Formats: sequence, structure tokens, C-alpha cells
Amino acid sequence: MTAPTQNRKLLAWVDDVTRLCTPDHVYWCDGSTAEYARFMDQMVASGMATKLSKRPNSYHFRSHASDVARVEDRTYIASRTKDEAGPTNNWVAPEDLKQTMRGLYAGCMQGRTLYVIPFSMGVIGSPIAKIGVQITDSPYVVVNQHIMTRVGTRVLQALGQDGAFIPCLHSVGAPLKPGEQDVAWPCAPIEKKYIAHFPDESLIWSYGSGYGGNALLGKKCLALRIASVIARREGWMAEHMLILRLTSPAGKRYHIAAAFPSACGKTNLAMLRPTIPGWTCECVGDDIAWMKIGPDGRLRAINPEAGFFGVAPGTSYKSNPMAMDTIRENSIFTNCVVTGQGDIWWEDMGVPCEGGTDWKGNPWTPGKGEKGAHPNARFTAPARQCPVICPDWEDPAGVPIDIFIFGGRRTQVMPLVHEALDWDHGVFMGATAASEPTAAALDVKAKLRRDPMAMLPFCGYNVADYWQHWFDMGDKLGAKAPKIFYVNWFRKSPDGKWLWPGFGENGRVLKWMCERTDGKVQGQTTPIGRMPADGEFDLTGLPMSKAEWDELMRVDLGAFKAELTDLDDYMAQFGSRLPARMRAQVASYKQRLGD
Ligand code: GTP
Ligand code: SPV
Ligand code: MN
Repeated sequence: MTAPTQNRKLLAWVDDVTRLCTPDHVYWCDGSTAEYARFMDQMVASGMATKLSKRPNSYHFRSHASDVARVEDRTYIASRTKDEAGPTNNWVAPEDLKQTMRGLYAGCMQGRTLYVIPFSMGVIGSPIAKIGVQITDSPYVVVNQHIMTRVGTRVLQALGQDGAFIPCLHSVGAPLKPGEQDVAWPCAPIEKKYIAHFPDESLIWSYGSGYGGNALLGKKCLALRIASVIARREGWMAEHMLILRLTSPAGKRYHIAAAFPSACGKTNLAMLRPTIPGWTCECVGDDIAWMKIGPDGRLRAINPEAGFFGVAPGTSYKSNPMAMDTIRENSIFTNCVVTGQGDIWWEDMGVPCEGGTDWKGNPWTPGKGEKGAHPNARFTAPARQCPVICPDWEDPAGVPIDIFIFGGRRTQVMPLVHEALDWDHGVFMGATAASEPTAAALDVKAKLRRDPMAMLPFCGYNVADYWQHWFDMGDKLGAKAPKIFYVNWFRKSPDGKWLWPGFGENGRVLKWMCERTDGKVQGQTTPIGRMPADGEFDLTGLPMSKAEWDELMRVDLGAFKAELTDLDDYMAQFGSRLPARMRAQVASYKQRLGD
């Protein structure tokens, strides 16, 4: 097929990759619904996809059992020096990594088609948007990118002859010999998987995996790892944050951006249905925020994505009704149960299931003892289908952020909510956030790990420099900087029950934050930060005893002190690169704890 572009760099790059990967065909994606339908038909015919009779225009895919989540041990930041990548990233010298990967890419698309996917992160033409072009040999990636990004001819038009783009090379790493039968989910074994980033030249090379953030390269690879490097250079922020608009009964709007680690509640909070009367919430984004200081000096956020790639298990009409409505049609499901009736199902979906075929392709009934859906099963759905999508979600200027929230999944120690004493303390709170592992990454073993600003797997440079960038942004924003809070929805009682009902009730926590922002309530100072004073927090109508509330909010100084050695070790790994302001925060934190 003739290339639908005159962009010289793009043509040269596609030529180079074609010569290296030797596909049978080259196909340029136009982004049309006809193209989407054609690809789906082909994948259903080949056995890779199942069409769901119960959901219009929706399909289910089963991945290979080994290819079910991000692989952090196989993710690399190949900056010029190891120090620039920092102690939290895997590093290989760029030329060495390229040599290894060129060896793998050589001939890797034999028997397959090379798809060229021009895509835009952010509304096409927006000054904040960035254009990427993904080359892939996975038709599953093509259809997902159709939903997750803005794909096609419109992007090539915006690119023109000389426009710049971020090249994203992807192969599942499974060439086919002549006559060899393809499998339903081709991929390479773990030791051959590489998710590689070359931040000095804004280049992404991914090999061997077809799943999620490993393969949909606009998301974590471009919009976080590469964008975080560009953002620091240019003075803006690329964060692993949801964006929402909360409106008070008086009609006042608050825009909130929240960073929780993977599978720790961003999608759920982004689509919140507040239970408290008069408060409403609209979703701007559920995973990534790009933020720049606007002409008015305030931080403005856009969602660079066009769809949701959300955790399926646990999603129900009770926990997240807006997500349930979003995925009624035109959606892709991966690694769920396909029921005998031709619908999808997963654990805690809140509807009964008589049985069907599990994520591995085996017959399954609810009593089987094994989970039917993989814990990291996901849905891919267009953001515009969300009933509470914010009317301004595609405003190229973004929404002005009033509040930042950090958080993590901690069954112990961390209270429901506390507020930073000032910007620098807020940066410290984000920097020291810790969370228990989830199914979103295959290879995270620690029972609890620090996940700074929920960016541990996504920061494309040295985390110490990233913190300095946060301090610098605070200086630039001055009095217009968002207020910073920390939440934990996941605290449990000694007998293992959730202390906080979460989901729609989380609106109560946001309400207290808004009232703090307006100075309507004062809170009370504790060694870890400001917390609601007696009577300030709206518990109206919640069946919660005073004892339960006290347990949820309890600050056990002994437990916080017991973590100081770990805090010192954590900070020490950054050596002399650790910002002086972070050292000062550690010192004053210890002092407040009475250490
Ligand atoms: P990524 O897409 O991986 O970045 O994750 P995410 O942060 O968007 O996570 P998501 O909202 O999908 O939440 C994943 C898990 O957290 C699901 O099992 C949810 O049921 C659970 N969860 C979300 N919010 C709450 C809450 O308020 N309380 C409790 N107990 N669980 C929650
Ligand atoms: C995450 O792991 O934070 C995700 C899912 O949002 S993935 O796109 O696979 O990275
Ligand atoms: Mn995420």
C-alpha cells in the first residue's frame, strides 16, 4: 500500500523498520470505524477474538497465560548514564540495549503485517498534545489504540511534511515460518521481553509482550516515561493521575488530580458518584494528567488519552456504576470469563454467573475454586461513552487544578486522610507514599513498597531529580499551587474488615478537602499533617460508630517511627542527588514524630 504521508522522517523510519523486521505486508491505519470493524472480523475469524452477543460491537480476547500485566523487571530507561535513570529504574547503555534489541527485531515480523498507527495524545492540534507513531505487528494493539488514542489520517495531516513525532516500535516477538500456524496470542518468553525507552532521543522500543502498558505505547511509555523527561526539560508535569471535576451544592467547581499506584483506585475515584446530597462529580481522565502553567498562573491539566484501560475485576453497579455504563458497547475485554450467554463476567461484578469459559480458555463454573477472570483483566472503552464525562474533557486549555491527592493501598498505619502543611511537605508526602502490591505488574514481590507519586514504574529519569522538579514547580506556582492531601481507602480492622466503605463515600473526603481549600474548616495539626477536627468531617447517614471512625483516623506514632529506618534507607539510595529540600523535610518529619 502506498504511504498516505509525505513526512520524510516518518517514511524513512517505516522503511528502516520494514527492512529490519521483514514483515510480509505494510499497512497504514486510517483510524476509521470501517477499519476497526474489519480488524475485529479478521481476529474473530482467526480465533483471536470472541464477539460478545450480549454487548453491541464488543469483543473478548484471551492473552497468553504468561503475558497478563506490565513487566517492571523487563522495563528499561536507557539514558546516557545510569545516574540519569536513577536507582529505581533498570538501566542499560543505550547502544548496548539497541544492539541486543536489533538482534531480536531482525526478521521478527516475518509472516505478519506491519501496522503503522499515527496517533495523538491529547486533542489533535492542541498546543499540549503530542503526536506519536506506533509500528506494531499486533492487530489487537491496533484496535486498542483506536480507543485509547486519536488515530489516523487526521494525525498525519497535523504532522505534515516536517512535523515531529515520537517513534514507538513494537513487536510481539513471534515471527511465523512459512506455513506455520499462528497462535491466538503470540508473544515472546519473559527473558526476551524488553520495554525500552531512550529518553535522550524520545524513542520507544518494545519487544515480546502484547499486553497493556507493555504494548499500547502511547500510555505508560510515551505519556509518562518519555513525557516526564520532556516535561521536566520544558517546565511542565506528566503524572500518573486521574482528573475530576467536583461541583458543590452551591455550584462551585473544584478540579482534583489524584495519584494512586496501579490498581489502587484512580478509575473508581475518577467516576465517583458522591453519596452526599448536592455534590456531583465529572470525569476528565482516569490514569494520566499532563499539566502546564496557564496564562493565569494556575496549573491546567489535560487527559492525553481518549479511552479507559480499566481494571475489570471488582467493577460493579455498586462500586463503579459509571464504568459499568461506559462498557455497555463498543468495548474490548481482555482475560475475563465469557459466559454461556455470550457476555463477559468477572469476580465481584455483582451479577450471578452460571459459568462459561475462563480467561485461560477452560470450562469454568463459579464454584470451581479458581478465579474465572485474571485479577488484571481489563476493559478498553471510549471515554466519551462515560455518562459523567466532563463536557470540558477535551478542552485543549485543560482544567485548573485546585487539589492534588496522593495515596496508596495500606491495610495498616495510614489514616483515611491528612493534609500537607505546605507544598514542600506535600512533595514529601507524595515522595514517601507506599503501597501494597496489586496484579497490575507481574513481578512486584515486596509486601509494601515506596511508590513516589505513583510514578515508581513510570518516571523516565532519576526520581531525586523528579522531586526537585516538583519543588521547582511549587516555586513557579507560588500561592496558586494546588493544596496537597494524602488518602488511604484501604485501612483494615484487626479482624480484616475494611474500615472505610470507599467508592461513592469517598466524596465525603473530597468535601472536607474542598472546605479546607476554602478555609471553611481549620482541621487540627498532627505530627503527620492536618486532619479533620472534631465534627468537621461529614459522616451524616453513614452507619459508622465513633470507635470505628477513631480507628480509621488513628495516628499511631510508634508505627510511623518504626518506618523511619526504611525511610532513611530509601532516601539514601539517591545519594548526593537527593534535593536539600527533601532532606529538610525528612528532618522536620522526624522532629515532629519526636524522634
Ligand atoms: P490502573 O489502571 O492500574 O492505573 O489502576 P487504577 O488506579 O485506575 O485502579 P482502579 O480504580 O481500577 O482500582 C482497582 C482496585 O481498587 C479494584 O479492585 C477496586 O475495587 C479497588 N478500589 C477502588 N476504589 C476503592 C475504594 O474506595 N475502596 C476499596 N476498598 N477498594 C477500592
Ligand atoms: C497501570 O498499570 O498503571 C495501568 C495499566 O494503568 S497498564 O496500561 O497496563 O500500564
Ligand atoms: Mn495506570
